[in-house]
Parts: sequence; C-alpha cells; structure tokens
Amino acid sequence: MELDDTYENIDRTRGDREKQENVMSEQDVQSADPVRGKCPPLVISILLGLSILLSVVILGTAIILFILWSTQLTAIENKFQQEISSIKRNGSECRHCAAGWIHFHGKCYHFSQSLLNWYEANLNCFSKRAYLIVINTALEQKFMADNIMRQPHWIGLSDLTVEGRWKWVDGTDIKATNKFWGPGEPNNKFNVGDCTQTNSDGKWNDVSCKKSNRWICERLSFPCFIN
Ligand SMILES: [Ca+2]
Ligand SMILES: [Ca+2]
Repeated sequence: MELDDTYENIDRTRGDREKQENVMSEQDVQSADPVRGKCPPLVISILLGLSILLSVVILGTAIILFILWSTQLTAIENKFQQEISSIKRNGSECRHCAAGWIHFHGKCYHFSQSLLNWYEANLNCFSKRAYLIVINTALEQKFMADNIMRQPHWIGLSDLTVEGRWKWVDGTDIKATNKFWGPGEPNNKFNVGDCTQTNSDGKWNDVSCKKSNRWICERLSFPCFIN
C-alpha cells in the first residue's frame, strides 16, 4: 500500500508540473505575439491610421502623375495642331513650309540670320527636324546662290572622317551630285578645311569647321491639305 501511495504521489506531482509548464508556455506565446494576445485599441488605431495615410499618399501621387502626363500630352497635341494649321490652305495660297522657310521644288529651306560654327549649325538643323542643305542639282545650287545675299553660309558637306573624302550629311553619294567648288577649291588651306561654306557667289569653299557662318537648313515640304 505504501508503495502504491508513493507512485500515486509521483504521478500527481508529474501531472501538476506538466500543467504548470503548459500554462507558462501559453503565457510566453501570448507575450511574444501581441496580436494573438490582447492587442491594445491604440495600436489598432495607429495601424489603421497609417494604412489610410499610405493609401492617400499613393492615390495623390497617382493623380499628380496623371495630371502631369495629360498636360504634356495636351501641349504636344497643341503644337502638332499649330504645325498642321500653318501648312493648311491660307486663303487661296497653299503653304508647303512653316513661317521662316522658303519652298523650292518640294523642299523647305531656312536661311539663318545668326552665326554658328559648322557643328552647331548641323545640330541646329537637326533640332528643326532638318539637315544642312544638300545640293543635289544645278537648280538647287542656283536657288541657294540667289538667296544667300552674298554672305558665306554653311552647307552639309564635310570631309571630317577622312581627308579628301567629302560626304553629304544625309548620306547622299557625292559621286551622284554635281560639284560647285570655287576656283582652286577644295584646297584644305592651313590643313583645316574640313567643312564647306559658300563664297559670296554661292561657289563652295572648304574652311575650318570652327569658323562662324550663317547656315542653310533643308527639309521635305508638306503636301497641301484640301479644306
Ligand atoms: Ca537638296
Ligand atoms: Ca578652301
């Protein structure tokens, strides 16, 4: 009997210890996980507030980006409409070129009033969606010479990559075009004559690309729209 009582006491003691351990581990879990345990209303309110704030910020950013995008789109559209308007029929006169450009045989030409070096002039024409004039025919040469007011102007011909190998800026084969070099030109004077300007009579002359000159841009003309 005494031995049985002893085993019973041991079992009871073990059972009590296991219950105590289970209670302790439950307490540990609750203290480590505030959400599972008691979550104070203040924390919930802060989390909710932060969520709403974040949503407002994201929505606001999206709205601002949309407004910026539509403003930019409207500006592009307006510019396009202005350009279209400028080439539409104006009374009875059909305008192939924008203001400041002269129409000749399906092309538009802009004769600058200011001065730039050849590189800058080349870029200036690119910015106008054009290129430095490429003289394809004797007619175009005459048109150019008639409009330069006896002032030197840059044209789109250079031998910057290989000395003596002249190239048109639009890739036109130099062998396929007439040449209108002035007397004794090109002479690569002072070993710097890599870019071509016109003389006062329109004949070509190779000079330093760093020289400041007027320039001529050329681009395709627009077809006339029928209203
Ligand atoms: Ca041309
Ligand atoms: Ca020269």
